[in-house]
Amino acid sequence: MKVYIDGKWVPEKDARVSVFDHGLLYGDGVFEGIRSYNSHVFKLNEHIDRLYESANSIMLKIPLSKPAMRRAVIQTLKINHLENAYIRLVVTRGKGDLGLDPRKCRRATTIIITDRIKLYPKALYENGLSLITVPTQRNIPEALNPQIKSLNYLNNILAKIEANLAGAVEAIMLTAQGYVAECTGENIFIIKKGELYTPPCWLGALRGITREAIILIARRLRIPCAEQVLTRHDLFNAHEMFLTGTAAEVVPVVQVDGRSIGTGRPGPVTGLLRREFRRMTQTEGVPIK
Ligand code: PXG
Repeated sequence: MKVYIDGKWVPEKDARVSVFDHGLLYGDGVFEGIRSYNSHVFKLNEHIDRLYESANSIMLKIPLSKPAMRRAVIQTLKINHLENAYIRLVVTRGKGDLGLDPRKCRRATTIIITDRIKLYPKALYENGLSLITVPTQRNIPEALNPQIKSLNYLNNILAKIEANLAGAVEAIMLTAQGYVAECTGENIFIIKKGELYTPPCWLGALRGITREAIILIARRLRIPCAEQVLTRHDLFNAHEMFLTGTAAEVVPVVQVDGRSIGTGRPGPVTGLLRREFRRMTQTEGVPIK
């Protein structure tokens, strides 16, 4: 598999960055995870827009224009003959010195890695997930806003470790005030009396592109949907629950902190939204021509 680095496609074994890159030294950079389905890149423009917004927020200048970035993603998929792929776009502050000062980094490093998609086990979708809430709180937006998809993912990794130790596949992260924020790599939705609720992003969650797609699908299906501050109490009393993310798509949740959600089985509204989302992935997207 060839990897794009700063304008060149190189074999995986030659795909290297400097030990002085501030992406490595400080997690100073931004990234995106994107998927292609049947030679169509799903929500490519939305992912690129979010990448540039994350970069802008940390005053990182991406050396490529958006159209050039889109072309680079598509070219990488073509070179690697990938139809159904996972695409990782990474832009770091670039090579600097050992100090923090980003002004020492003259040029950002741009990386595009592609791989065959590794699907989640079918059983997770059929049986639903059992999750736990974890002690590590989601970063407070006033310190490092979770709306920035930065290379600094330790907050999420700490939560993932806590889930792993407890034998859960994912962690529900709460805000410093104890409200539901999101999972380590997915957004969270609940269904109550046929209505859909998800936490507002300002509370401390990434504006997930799958989240936005689900909100759009709900609107089209005339399922009422609102952003709402949620507590663990709301989770325990939900009729259905599911997570959304590029890798997982839409995955049902049946248990939180040892308590069954709704019937304890994946719910019908979740099933409907999951089918509609999968239809969207098969019918939309930027073609890899
Ligand atoms: N919240 C967080 C914190 C995320 O990192 C999502 C929500 C879902 O967003 P999208 O746009 O994908 O609907 C993410 C993104 C992986 C992986 O390989 C997934 C993400 C990040 C890093 C790795 O599973 N999810």
